[in-house]
Amino acid sequence: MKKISLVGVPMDLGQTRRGVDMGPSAIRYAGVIERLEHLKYDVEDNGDIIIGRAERLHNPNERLKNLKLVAEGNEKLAEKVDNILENGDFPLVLGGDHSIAIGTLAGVAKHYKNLGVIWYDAHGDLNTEETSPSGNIHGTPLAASLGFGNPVLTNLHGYSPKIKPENVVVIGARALDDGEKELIKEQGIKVYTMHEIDRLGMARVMEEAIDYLKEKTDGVHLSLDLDGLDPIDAPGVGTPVMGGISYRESHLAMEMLAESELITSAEFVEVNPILDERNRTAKVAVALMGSLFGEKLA
Ligand code: Z70
Ligand code: MN
Ligand code: MN
Ligand code: MN
Repeated sequence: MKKISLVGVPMDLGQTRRGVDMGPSAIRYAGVIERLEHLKYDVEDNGDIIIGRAERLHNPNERLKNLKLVAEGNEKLAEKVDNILENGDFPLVLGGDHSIAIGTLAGVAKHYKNLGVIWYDAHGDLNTEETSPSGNIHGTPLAASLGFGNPVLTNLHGYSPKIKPENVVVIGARALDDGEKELIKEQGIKVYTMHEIDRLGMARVMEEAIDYLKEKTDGVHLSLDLDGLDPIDAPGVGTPVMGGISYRESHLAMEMLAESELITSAEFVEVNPILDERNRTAKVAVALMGSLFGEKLA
């Protein structure tokens, strides 16, 4: 069995609500290492990537907030993830806001010709510097990884693009901006919104997503934003959106991914313990990691 190599990324500069930098700490406190060791995995904790601090948060002359510090943190993360894969281990990244997916994917995609990505999120994170309504980089990482956006982000770790549009599946979307909808159409990105999840059921959605990626990819990265879940089940997130994926549907999704044996790297992001109810969202994240790594109910 592969070693799971854990990296924390205390990043909160990709959005404007403080506290998500404590996500890695909250997830460790919720028992991630014990949970995975109980499943007989060898788990290494690499500690946290060091994220710079802005003297003054956000220069109003910049369109993308905290661009330099976000890019610097992501470059360090990319290097770390790259090394974990070079060692033959499974990278498990704990966020941190979703801007860290730029670094994770930069490190991962170097190792695969056709990396698949499952983007489990209420949002598309498909904005560019031009289309972003907020200037928050956590709304841009999927676009950046596809090669769209500010070159400082798209060229991270020295190459672009990291992934191809036909190898991406978005699951759980229910808050897409106009510019994101356009990019989805233009690039033919596969998206299962809440409409399809309601209509087809999570089992069918996951069967289709797995079939879609199985033949054409040589590895699949899971990028799971806890706000993909309904805020009733995962309240500790910066941008809660009503009408989300349930805790049970999410377990089913993770169990089906475990059965598929497709996933080769993963990240769990946007856990904000300051906004949470007694660390519930971090506990949900750890429970979902259990299912993703093969935990059985009986
Ligand atoms: C919006 C933006 C976003 C996460 C919010 C929101 C993006 N589309 N991503 N929360 N994780 O500002 O670009
Ligand atoms: Mn390297
Ligand atoms: Mn996101
Ligand atoms: Mn989101």
